[in-house]
Amino acid sequence: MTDFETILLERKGRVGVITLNRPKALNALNSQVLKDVVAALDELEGDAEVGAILLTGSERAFAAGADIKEMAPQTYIDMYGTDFFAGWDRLANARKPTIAAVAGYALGGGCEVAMMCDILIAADNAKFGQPEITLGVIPGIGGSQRLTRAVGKAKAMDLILTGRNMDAEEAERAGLVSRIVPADQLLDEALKAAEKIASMSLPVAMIAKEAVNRSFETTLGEGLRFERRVFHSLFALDDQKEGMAAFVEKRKPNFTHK
Ligand code: CO8
Repeated sequence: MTDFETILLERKGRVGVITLNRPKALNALNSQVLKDVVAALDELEGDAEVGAILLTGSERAFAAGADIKEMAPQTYIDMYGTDFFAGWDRLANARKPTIAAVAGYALGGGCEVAMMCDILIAADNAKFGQPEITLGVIPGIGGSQRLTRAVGKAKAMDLILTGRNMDAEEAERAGLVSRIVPADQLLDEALKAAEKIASMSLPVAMIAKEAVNRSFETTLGEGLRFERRVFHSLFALDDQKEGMAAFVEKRKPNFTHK
């Protein structure tokens, strides 16, 4: 695995683990973090032995937002000209399943990056928020859209207009996170979930993710049609034959990811 300046990249079994690693800045997301995460995602998505990707930070902070010190002096044309932070779309568009394991602060861009992942698992000390309004801006990498879809207009407006944080309990009640675990078990639990996903047929997991994500982009009728078409297509895979044969023969499937 390649060494990076602002992240750690490891492989644990079939799981690729990206750990944001700028502890002095509470993992604030600057251009180098973006570059490193994109390169790591390219590496993990290109590795046939990786079946799921886990993104995490430290116990104190998943990420306390975009790097305010990097952004502060920028002009409109700097931001527009470089399409600032558009590169994070790479994470939202990852084809393999992704899990964000969030402890501590996930604020601003940190919350937005976590929401780009397919599953969000929170430590009991996690704090989510979109405090951009307190800095004279608004969320810029999906907060106004993904948070609203995840928690509904009432809570999204409350968070985005007041800039307040919500704790893990509130985030789970609101539907932003799928489960809460004790902070000292976060990595183990998230890894277990990632390993479980990575033990499935990779193409099937990728297609399942694509089908769920399609529901955010289309009408119910078109979404159902998409689901049915891809469901039928799965019968071209060896793994469908193996999965169903294993059930009938009362044994564990041995998926070959084909
Ligand atoms: N950017 C840069 N540095 C940061 C950031 C940040 N977002 N957050 C924390 N740091 C730094 C601090 O400056 C401090 O550094 P130093 O020791 O050199 O002063 C260090 O991290 C530790 O932070 P604190 O001393 O503040 O730690 P506390 O425990 O007192 O507070 C908080 C923790 C509450 C998380 C506090 O640091 C904080 O409020 N941080 C900023 C949170 C925030 O406003 N985030 C949103 C940023 S804007 C954004 O994310 C926009 C995303 C969209 C961009 C896309 C554009 C297209």
